[in-house]
Amino acid sequence: MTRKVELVSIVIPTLNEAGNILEAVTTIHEELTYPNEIIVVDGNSTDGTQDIVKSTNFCRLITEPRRGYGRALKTGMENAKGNVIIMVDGDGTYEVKHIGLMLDKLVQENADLVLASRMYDPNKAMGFFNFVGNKVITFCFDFLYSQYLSDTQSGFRAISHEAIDNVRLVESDMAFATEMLIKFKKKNYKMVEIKSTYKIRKYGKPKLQKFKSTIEIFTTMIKGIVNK
Ligand SMILES: Nc1nc2c(ncn2[C@@H]2O[C@H](COP(=O)(O)OP(=O)(O)OP(=O)(O)O)[C@@H](O)[C@H]2O)c(=O)[nH]1
Ligand SMILES: [Mg+2]
Repeated sequence: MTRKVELVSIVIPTLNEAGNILEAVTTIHEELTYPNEIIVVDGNSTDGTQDIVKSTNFCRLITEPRRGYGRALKTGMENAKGNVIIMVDGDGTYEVKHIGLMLDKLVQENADLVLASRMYDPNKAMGFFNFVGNKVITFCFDFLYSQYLSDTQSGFRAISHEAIDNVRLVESDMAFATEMLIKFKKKNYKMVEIKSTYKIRKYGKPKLQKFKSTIEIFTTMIKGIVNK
């Protein structure tokens, strides 16, 4: 449960996001009214992402040479000082202006996790295959774990630091996001959503392999059921 936002740590994994990262961190820095720290966890990008992050005077840069989206988020969270953590991609696809709404919701609902759901996006910016894949995964997750979430694959979340410290997350790639929801559910942590939007990636390529990730996500969901 989260009663008050004292300090919010925004954790952003990046791998070659030179075209996107400055706008993402600048928007967060300018819009966020809560006390905050912005932590960029970079996987040794070769396109100058690190120089861009260093050129701002408001980001903490951590280099995480081990590969993996989940690995990078875990490292960032281990270094976070805030009582609330925001995780969000550095590719400019999420509506980071909604961070304030998410924090308000976390406190109002006394929740442990708030997801920014992209399923209500009026522009339907998410690609067809991502949309359908997400729907199928979310349907299975809700059915298996008795939840009513609409976007389990959203990588934009506000999370109680205490809650995340109480679960052991081992998935190093995209399944990290699903594993988090499963382990929160098992602890009976409160998970809610806000309606958010989505934008198409302006620069660079997706780093996550969709097919491999989908297999890992289903394996994680089954493991969660088998290992009570
Ligand atoms: N540090 C680190 N960051 C990573 C790694 N893999 C992906 N990322 C970052 O994690 C975030 C999510 O990866 P994306 O490539 O956007 O994956 P996606 O959201 O499935 O792809 P899009 O649909 O193109 O947005 C981005 O900010 C990436 O730069 C990694 O191995 N290490
Ligand atoms: Mg992305």
